[in-house]
Amino acid sequence: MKEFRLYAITGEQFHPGREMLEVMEEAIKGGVDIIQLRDKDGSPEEILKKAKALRELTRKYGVTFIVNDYIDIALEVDADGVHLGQDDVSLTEARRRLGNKIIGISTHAIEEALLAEEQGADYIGVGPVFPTKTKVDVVDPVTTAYVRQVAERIRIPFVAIGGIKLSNVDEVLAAGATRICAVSEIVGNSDVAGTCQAFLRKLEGAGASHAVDR
Ligand code: 3NM
Repeated sequence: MKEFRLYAITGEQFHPGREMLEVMEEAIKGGVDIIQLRDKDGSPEEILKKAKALRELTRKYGVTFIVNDYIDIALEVDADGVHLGQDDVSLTEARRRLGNKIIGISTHAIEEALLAEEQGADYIGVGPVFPTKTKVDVVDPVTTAYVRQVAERIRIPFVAIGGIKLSNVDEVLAAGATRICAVSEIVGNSDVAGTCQAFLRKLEGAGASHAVDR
């Protein structure tokens, strides 16, 4: 998959009164490399509509587009891939349906990370590093200790997630993360692009590279 550093996920509850597309376009202008449509409440029809619009937007800017949970929708809109949780369909089944599209998997412990790597995930999520209210059913914070473990033992790309803010991202980078994902800190900010730029400056300061395809 194309290399990435800053990953933004939709979170419409954090920007009441603002259009999701407008917020995500600002994030792209601020420098995010990859966007995920995550909508736990909408009907499949509503999510399909949003996925089509985000596909168009991300294609215009050359940004990677991932759909959370819905393999059918990802295929229908020709997204670049899907992101799945531990309780979703198996990676083998997802791979069968998605061919060489990107598959990302949320992991919360090193055993899950090793298994996802072995089964051919393209990247893994590593979190929640800090407490978060954005994901309701998630495990207790894994802390930067888990980030450190993954940085040492996992070879596929990994992205740290969960409660990451400009104020604590330095700790995550110090633990070995070179890719960061945030929801509320990005889309809930009055200056979305500025927040992304500030994250990127932190990533660059920590020496995260922006290489091309692996
Ligand atoms: N996945 P915020 S934590 C979508 O640990 C998601 O797998 C997580 O939102 C995981 O940046 C999370 O607002 C929510 O804390 C991240």
